[in-house]
Amino acid sequence: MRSAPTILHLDMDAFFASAEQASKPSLRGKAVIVGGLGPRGVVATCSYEARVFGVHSAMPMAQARRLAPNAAYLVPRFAFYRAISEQVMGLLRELSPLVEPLSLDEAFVDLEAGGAAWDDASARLAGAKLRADIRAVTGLTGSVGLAASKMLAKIASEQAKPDGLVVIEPGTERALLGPMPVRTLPGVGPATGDHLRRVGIHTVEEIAEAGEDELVRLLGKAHGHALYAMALAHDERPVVAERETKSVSVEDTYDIDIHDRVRVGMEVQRLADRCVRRLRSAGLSGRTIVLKVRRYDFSTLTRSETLRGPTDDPAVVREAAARLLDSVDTTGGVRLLGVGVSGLADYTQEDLFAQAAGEQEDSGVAEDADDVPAEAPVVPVERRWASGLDVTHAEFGHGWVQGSGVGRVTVRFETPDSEPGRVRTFRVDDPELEPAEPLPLVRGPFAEA
Ligand code: DCP
Ligand code: MG
Repeated sequence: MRSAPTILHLDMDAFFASAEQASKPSLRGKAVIVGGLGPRGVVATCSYEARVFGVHSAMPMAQARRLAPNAAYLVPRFAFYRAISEQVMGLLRELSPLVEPLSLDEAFVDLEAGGAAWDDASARLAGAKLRADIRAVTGLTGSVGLAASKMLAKIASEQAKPDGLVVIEPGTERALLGPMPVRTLPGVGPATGDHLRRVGIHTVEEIAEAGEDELVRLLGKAHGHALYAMALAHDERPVVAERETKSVSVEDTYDIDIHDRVRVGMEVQRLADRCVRRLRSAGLSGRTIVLKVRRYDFSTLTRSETLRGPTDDPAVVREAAARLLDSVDTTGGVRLLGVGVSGLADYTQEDLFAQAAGEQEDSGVAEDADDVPAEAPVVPVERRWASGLDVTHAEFGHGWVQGSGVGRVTVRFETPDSEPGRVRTFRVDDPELEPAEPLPLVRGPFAEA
């Protein structure tokens, strides 16, 4: 392992919600919740002001509304977040050719490979400058972790949140990791966490104390060996430069083969949800759903189904995965299950509107996408005026939809660099009101034309 903290992990703070607050001055310092607003919607993320009410990513929107009834509820604007993400990733690439994005708002950077840092002091300086540059270029804050390995750099950025920088000095890793819960280690999901807890292993230090042989006995050779190494803070995984993402998938290996067909079905649903979360956090949707099943005898099957258009709707992916499972014989037990989505596409405007209002239309995302003409999309009124979308009015200028219903739409007129603006109400078919593109968050030398 390297001897200087030159692996950097960046994670933007409350990314979608911060972008919305920067875009909408009246929401700064307020509880803001971004996600699907339909009956089956889930929270994509929320501002730190909303987190004090207990709201978090992946929570059903209905529950968030109970916890924080006065928060602002907005639909996600993926194209906008993607544009900000590209600015951030561009700054990272100025530091090093080895940039490994993990999602729209998160990446590893090998500072040493880029000559941007070689010791503790230069790493700190590079990290601090990066944070200042991100602020200047995007108007948003990101947290930075610096350490000698990927695992520790990610733990450091988590500790730095929000709006901070934490360096884990090489040599201090084991003392730091020791008291942390086993779930801190990469590769320890709920199943492995439960398994370890049942034998009395709760902390990283207890993994180290149990010893490698015991870990291998409990979790199998590959997993046990890897986990033991992580517990000793040995992580030699290199930062791998960006590859074109071809598919997004998740899988779980079970410590004990699953025989119960109902349980297999539940695991597949859970994996489908996890896969969709990962897909969404990368700002993608996909057309082909893939199910992978490894049976008790190690025979491995994959089954796939291609939809008519790309989706990121958890219900659509769940249903497809369940259909695929129907065609697989699992008597005898399964040791591994996986769900993936390939045939990836960037979010389209249609996806976005579907997220905003179409969630009651089962599988609507998948069926509709092909049929919508690119030139003149026929967008139902309630989707056009989904909360959070930008609009422009012939007389009052630029604003955003604060709410709509019963033939009316409420617009707050403000721009990223204005004072908090005033609210006005219009008829939904007001000819002077039109959907608009988001405005850049930062004006001046960095702003795009
Ligand atoms: N995201 C999502 N669904 C999830 C998790 C995340 O759509 N279940 C999206 C919204 C987030 C973005 O991905 O803004 C980045 O995810 P993070 O986990 O980094 O969360 P945040 O950046 O929102 O907050 P934090 O400050 O904790 O990083
Ligand atoms: Mg983040």
